[in-house]
Parts: sequence; structure tokens; C-alpha cells
Amino acid sequence: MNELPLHKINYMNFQNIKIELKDKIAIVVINRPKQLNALNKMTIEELHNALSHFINDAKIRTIIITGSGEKAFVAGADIKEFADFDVERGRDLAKSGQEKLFDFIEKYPKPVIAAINGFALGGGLELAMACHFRLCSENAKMGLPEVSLGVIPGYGGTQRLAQLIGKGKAMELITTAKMLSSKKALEHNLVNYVFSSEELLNECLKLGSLISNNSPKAITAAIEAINAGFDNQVNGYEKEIELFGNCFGSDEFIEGTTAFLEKRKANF
Ligand code: DAK
Repeated sequence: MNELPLHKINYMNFQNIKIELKDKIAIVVINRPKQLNALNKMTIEELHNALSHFINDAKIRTIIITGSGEKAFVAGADIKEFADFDVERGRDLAKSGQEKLFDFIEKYPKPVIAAINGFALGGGLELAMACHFRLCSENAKMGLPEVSLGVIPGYGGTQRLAQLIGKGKAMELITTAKMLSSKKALEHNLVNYVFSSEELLNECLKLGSLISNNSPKAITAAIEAINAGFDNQVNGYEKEIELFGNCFGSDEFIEGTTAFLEKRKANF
């Protein structure tokens, strides 16, 4: 990872993740480089705990999730951990993992950016796809190779990949288990931008800094409204109207409009 003047803070005694703070941005680094940052149960638990903590920390406006080292974001769920699962355990863990981490991130009230710094495979790509958007390094490789192991993506991958790149391409990628290069991932809109490994984190921080200028309450409402359009149970347009109306009751709306009229920068 890039050498940055990051203020390192030990929020909690995490074993598998590191937290670094830069201005109003929390960088969550998955830190199991010897296993290419494979997601085991404890890592999922720690990610959930760290993110839960940041929800109530008004100083943190954006979360960046990345992997330790230059080789991998996350090379999948930890294969050693789920190799002996039976049907019931597989189903239970898919459900609890989806709720605890993947759906939790998708609905998270602050923007979560995936900085994909290498392999993002299986559960790793599912984690990146649950994030609100993705940037990757030129050396990144992305895929859902689960069928090569006799399973299917179990952390929302069949749903989110089809939403992001379209049904036909998702069918191809999942059934062939092949990996996409960073260039192809950009062409397929799986990632928003590609940068060199050296630039990746700084570019994510620049986006985080733009986010920090804006109204946190409006951002939370925007995330909810965008997500509503992908929820079959909800009418996205109606949700947008409701959330739009709510904005008019917020102190941040008053500050934003007052600052504009007073020709100054809003202070959110
Ligand atoms: N799990 C555990 N260890 C892993 C790992 C993984 N996913 N990926 C890599 N490692 C470990 C390797 O075992 C190796 O450890 P040692 O042998 O040195 O102890 C170390 O990381 C370095 O890996 P390689 O030696 O293989 O490195 P290479 O450069 O040669 O290859 C690679 C890099 C990324 C191409 C290769 O490591 C690879 O193919 N890794 C596995 C990719 C993969 O198939 N990932 C899993 C996808 S399936 C579930 C829900 C969801 C899921 C599962 C369960 N439930 C709800 C129960 C999701 C499943 C998946 O993610």
C-alpha cells in the first residue's frame, strides 16, 4: 500500500483488520496477506464491528475497504474454513454472512468504497460488489470462481454481479469461473476507475474528500433512494419522493441553502 501520512489508531483489538484514519475517512485494511486476505468468520465479524462503530462516529464520512499487500484485495472466502460444511451449515452461514456484512455494507448510511488492489475473487468480489462503488489497480483480477469448487456465490454474488454488469455477462463469468482483468472490469462497469497500484488509495481518498464536503444526511438519503430502485419490494420513485421531502426538515438543508445564498462554503 502507498506510504501515506496516516494516523494509525487502534480502535479495538482487531486481529485480521487494521484501521487507519485520514481526515474524515476510515481506511479498513483486511490484513491476512499470507492467505491473500481470505475472508474467514473472524474477519467478517471484525469488519462488521468496525463498520458498526463508524456509523455513530460523526467525524467519519467515508469508509474505504482494501486489502493488505499488493497482491490481493480478498482472494475469496477462506476455503480451509468452509471445506467441511454440510447443507445446513452452508445455508445458515450464507444467511448470517449476508446480513452481517454484505447487506449491511450495501445499506450502510455512509459511502463505502472498495479499493481493489489485486485479486478479488469469490467472497472477495462479493464484498467489493456490496460496497457502493469500486476502484481498482491495474493488476487487479476479478471473478466468481465458486462453481470450480462445487458451490455457487453465497454472499449475494449471483444477484449483485447481474445488477452491475448485466445478466448475460454475469451468467458467462459465473459459469466459466474466469477472471476479468482491470481493463475488462472497467469496460463492464464493474469498477468506476482503474489506477496504478501506487495511485489507487490516493485516488480513493480524493473521492472521499469530495464526499466529506457534502451533507451527510443527504448522502445517507441518496444511498437509500438509489438502493430502493434495486429492491423488488419497494417503489424507488416513491421512496425518492419521501426521502426528498424529508431533506427539507434537516438542519443540513438549512445550512446548505443558507451557505449558497451567503456565498460561502457550507459547513456540514
Ligand atoms: N482461502 C484460503 N487460503 C487461500 C485462499 C482462499 N480463498 N486463496 C489463497 N489462499 C492461500 C493459499 O492457500 C496460499 O497459502 P499457503 O499454501 O502458502 O499456505 C496463499 O494464500 C498464497 O496463495 P497461492 O500460493 O495460491 O498464490 P498464487 O499466486 O499461486 O495464486 C490465486 C493466487 C488467487 C490465483 C490462488 O491463490 C487462488 O486461486 N486462490 C483461491 C481463489 C478462490 O477460489 N477463492 C475462493 C472462491 S469461492 C459461503 C459463502 C460464500 C463463499 C463460501 C462459503 N458460506 C456462506 C458458507 C464463497 C466462496 C468463495 O469465495
